[in-house]
Amino acid sequence: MRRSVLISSLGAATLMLGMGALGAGPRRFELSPQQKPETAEVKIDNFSFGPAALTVPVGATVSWTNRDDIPHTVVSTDGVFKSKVLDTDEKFSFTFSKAGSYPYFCSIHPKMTGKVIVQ
Ligand SMILES: [Cu+2]
Repeated sequence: MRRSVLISSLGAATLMLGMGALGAGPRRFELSPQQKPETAEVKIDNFSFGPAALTVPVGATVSWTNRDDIPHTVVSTDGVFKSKVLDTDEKFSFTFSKAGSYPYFCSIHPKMTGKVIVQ
């Protein structure tokens, strides 16, 4: 009689512990992938954009840096963006929020062309 009471109370305790462990277990959080801002660099050097064609995801920021010892500009063919005249080591950035193809050129040297593809 005594023994069976002991066993059953132990059983109940074990059951409660088990339930407690389930309820108080570490919570599982659904980790969403970190939306880190995408960036890309285009170097302007020796009268050319490098890389001349660049593919980035929607929302990416592209920075152009003039590494040439001559001023250049970065001007979208479709008027989407336009930098001021960039002297040596000056930088221009633009964030692409829409997918598409963005050809651009240097307004001082129109033979300098490049393209950003946003997808
Ligand atoms: Cu130029």
